[in-house]
Amino acid sequence: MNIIVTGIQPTGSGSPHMGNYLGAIKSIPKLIKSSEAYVMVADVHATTVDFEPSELKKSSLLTAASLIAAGVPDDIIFKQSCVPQHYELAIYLSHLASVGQMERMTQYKDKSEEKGVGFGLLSYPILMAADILSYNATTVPAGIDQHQHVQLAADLARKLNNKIGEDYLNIPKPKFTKNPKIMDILNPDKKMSKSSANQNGVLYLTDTIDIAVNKIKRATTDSKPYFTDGFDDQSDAIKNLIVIISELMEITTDDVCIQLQGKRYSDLKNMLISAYSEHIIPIKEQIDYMMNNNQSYINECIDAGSERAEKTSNSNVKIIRNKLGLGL
Ligand code: AQP
Repeated sequence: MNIIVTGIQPTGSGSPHMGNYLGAIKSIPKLIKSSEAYVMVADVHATTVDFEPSELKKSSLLTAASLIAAGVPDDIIFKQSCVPQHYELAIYLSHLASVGQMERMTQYKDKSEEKGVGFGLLSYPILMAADILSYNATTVPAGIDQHQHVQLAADLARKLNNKIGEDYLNIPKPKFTKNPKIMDILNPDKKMSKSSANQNGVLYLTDTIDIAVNKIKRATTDSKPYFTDGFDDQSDAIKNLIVIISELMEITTDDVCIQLQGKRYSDLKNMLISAYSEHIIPIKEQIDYMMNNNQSYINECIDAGSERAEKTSNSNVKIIRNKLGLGL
């Protein structure tokens, strides 16, 4: 049986951006057919960076609403902080990890030079491994930035199996989409990120059409007057815009290039605006509707989903606890 676990942090306002959507969320409804699946609002991970406690529940609600509006079945969504078994397994896993291994995590290396960085930045990949292994997951849909963390989860699963002397845990594998790294539309050498200093390069599912149009109009393009050539010959900035269009419209990048031959870069932007308004605005409207009129429904989904997740997680962690010689 395929067991799928994935998650998204309710950082920033809680709204996913185009990278989260195209790199992970959009693929979930298709992937989970005939699998057991758990989709987590990773609110505890969101506390590893600066956060506002009075805002966190609201941003978590917005993330859950976005998942539902994007087509994730409402009964598989849960909140990480409602399933404390993850923390218990994280402790056991942390005793199997080495300090050197944790310090080699790219995200830690990238951010650890910033002043006042918290211990959570070093330890959170272990909690992420526990998020995955407490469901005995086989498959983790994620963007490419999470590859190393899924590999850590696989390594810790092997170490735990080794310790208990049997292959109890599945070795989880990441599942990437065709385009697992969407870049910032202003700074195409940087991954699109909620924490980006300049938010004009980040397209959110909750952006109004006016805001999205404004951001798209400012997007970095090319100095050439007209669009020529195929996908492989384009600059990174143009490739990124083409990828977003092709993913939204579900056509190939070659098809996008064919449609744009001899046209201006403003036509490329107009094509993105029209794809955005056709495919993202209906999602935004659903999110707005739920957040304005039906928060109790979102809360009920999170409640029921978390109860279901806790049941599975509890039974797995109990087995692992016993196999480690702990408990009664
Ligand atoms: N730019 C991206 N392209 C493709 N996939 C992406 N993901 C994130 N950014 C991109 C994937 O989205 C899922 C949820 O990500 P997350 O919110 O849990 O954390 P993140 O990867 O740290 O995302 P951000 O936007 O960069 O958040 P901040 O700035 O708060 O750290 C994951 O599967 C991720 O790979």
